[in-house]
Amino acid sequence: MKDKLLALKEEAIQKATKAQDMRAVQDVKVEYLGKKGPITEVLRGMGQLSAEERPLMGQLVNEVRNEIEEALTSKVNELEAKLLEDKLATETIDVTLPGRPVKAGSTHPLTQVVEQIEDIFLGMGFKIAEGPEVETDYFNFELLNLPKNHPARDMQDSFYITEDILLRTQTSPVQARAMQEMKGEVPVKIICPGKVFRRDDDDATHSHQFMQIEGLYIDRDISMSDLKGTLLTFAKEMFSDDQNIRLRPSFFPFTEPSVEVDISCILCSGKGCRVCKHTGWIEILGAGMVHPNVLEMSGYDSKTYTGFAFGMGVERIAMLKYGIDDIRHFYTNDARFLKQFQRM
Ligand code: 2U9
Repeated sequence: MKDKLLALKEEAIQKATKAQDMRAVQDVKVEYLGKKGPITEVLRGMGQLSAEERPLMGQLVNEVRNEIEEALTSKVNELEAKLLEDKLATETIDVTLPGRPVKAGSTHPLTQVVEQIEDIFLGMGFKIAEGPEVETDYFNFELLNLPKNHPARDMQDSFYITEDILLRTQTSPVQARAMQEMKGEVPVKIICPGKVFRRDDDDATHSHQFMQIEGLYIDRDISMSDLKGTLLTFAKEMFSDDQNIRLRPSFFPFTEPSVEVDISCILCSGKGCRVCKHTGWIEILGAGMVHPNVLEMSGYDSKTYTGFAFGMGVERIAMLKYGIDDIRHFYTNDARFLKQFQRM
C-alpha cells in the first residue's frame, strides 16, 4: 500500500508539473484528491489495517496529499504569473499615440458678449450687481417713477404672475435694490446684467425674453459729461477705437434728461449704408440723468447727489458686433450657429 501511495504521488506531481492551463490543474486535483480518487480510496481502506499500521499509514497519506497540493498550488502560481506576463506583453500602451479628441462645449455667444461688456465696465470701476428675475410691481415699476396707471404697466405688455408680481421687464429693479441696500451711501457704481421679459411677438428683431445690461453711477457732481465719457469709452472698447457717439434727446420715466445714444456706423464708418439706413449712425442704447424722484424714493437726497444711468440690449450689441441678422439665432440653439463662437 505504501508503494502504491508513493507511486500515485509521483504520478500526480508529474501530471501537475506538466499541466498547461488551469483546467488541466483542476483535472489533476479531481483525479487524485477528489472524492472518487485513489487517495480517498486508501483512506477508506484504513479500517482494515492493524492498530499499529493505521497511524503510520495515516501520516503517509497526509504527507502524500500535502505534497500533491503543494505541487498543484505551485503550478497555479506559475500559470497565473505567466497569464499576467502575457497580458502585460500584449496590452502595452503606446503613450506616443495621439489621444482621442474630447468634444468640448463653449459658452453661449450672449454670455461671451455679456462678459466682454462686464470687463469694459469693470475696467472703469463699476461693480456687478444681480437680482431676482421674478419681481414685485414696487421694485420693477413704482421705484422707477412708473406710478400706477402708467401705460408701461399695462397687463398686456408684461408677464404678470399675480396682480403684484411679474417677470422683470428691465434690470432696473436690481439698481433700485442696490440703492436701498446702500442706504444713501455713495458712490453707487454698478452694472446689472440679466434676463428680462416682455410680452412681445418674436420676430427677427424682437424676443419676449432678452438680455439687458444697465448701469448706474450716483455720487456728488455726476454730470452728463461723465455719462458721455463713460459711453464713448465703452463704444471704443466694444467696437473700435475710432468710434464716435452722439446723444439725441429722448424720454424715459426714470431719467431726466434722457437720451438715445448712437455710435458711428460700424460698417461704413459714418459714410452711410444700408445698415445705418444712410444716416451714418446706429442706435445702441438709452441713457440719462437719474430722475430726482427715483433718487429720493430710494433714499438719496437729489439736491446733494446726482447720477447717470444707461441701459442696453445685449442681443442688439452682439448682432451689430458679429453681423447677425436675426435675434432668434440666440435662442434656437442651432449648433452651426453656436460653433462659430467656439473659443479655443
Ligand atoms: C435706476 C435709474 C435709472 C436705466 C435706463 C434706459 C435708459 C434704456 C433700454 C435700452 C434698450 C432698454 O433693452 S432696452 O429695451 N434702456 O433706454 N435704461 S436709462 O435707467 C435707470 C435704471 C435704474 C435706479
